[in-house]
Amino acid sequence: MTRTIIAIAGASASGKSLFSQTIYNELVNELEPGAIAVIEEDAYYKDQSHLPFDHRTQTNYDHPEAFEHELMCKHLTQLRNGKAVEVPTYDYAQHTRSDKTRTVMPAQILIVEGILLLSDKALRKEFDIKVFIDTPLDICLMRRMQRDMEQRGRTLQSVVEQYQATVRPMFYQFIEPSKHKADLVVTRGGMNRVAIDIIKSKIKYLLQE
Ligand code: UZR
Ligand code: MG
Repeated sequence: MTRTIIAIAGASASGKSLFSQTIYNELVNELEPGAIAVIEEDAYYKDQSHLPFDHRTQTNYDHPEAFEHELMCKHLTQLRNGKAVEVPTYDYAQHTRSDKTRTVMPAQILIVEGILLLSDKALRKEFDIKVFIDTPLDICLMRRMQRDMEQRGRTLQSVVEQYQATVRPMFYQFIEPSKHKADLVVTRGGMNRVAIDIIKSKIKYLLQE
């Protein structure tokens, strides 16, 4: 059986999760059970439980070093070889891995989404289709303020400080240059209907082959 791994990359709050979840939700009931699965790069943020909380807030979460990409690579290889994996889960309020894991079965179509997927050479090799969500950074910032305050327990001041200290500079250093590694660039964000439909058609086509 051929398995296809699709990467969805782009800036923080560019709409990667929305784009991936929309494709997943619209297809999951149409396809055979277990044909499609989604994994988030965020789940592979390094475990920081050995550090005091004040130190954890200082980590540069927008740098490739913040992630355990080796583990992610290993999991993708295992999934491609038909083996289930235990994906870590991450707690944004505590800034560390939680003790739960999530079992992901080896689906025929695997969507992987995250900010730095295309900046890592080893990871890039795992992907059959590489998509970059190209949303203007001011739109990302507005979405991020709303999301991080509502869903990730942050204050406005902390969002602004993080944005200036790491989110913006790391975007220009690592994320923006990785756009050129993508096969497809999706403009505007996670609600680009034509782009969603094109990826959905491609997935259905792959499953018929
Ligand atoms: P997405 N992030 C945190 O703020 N705290 C953490 O403990 C872990 C991650 C943020 C991270 C990055 N950055 O921009 C964002 N900062 O999560 C990536 N600063 O998540 O792609 O869903 O926006
Ligand atoms: Mg997300």
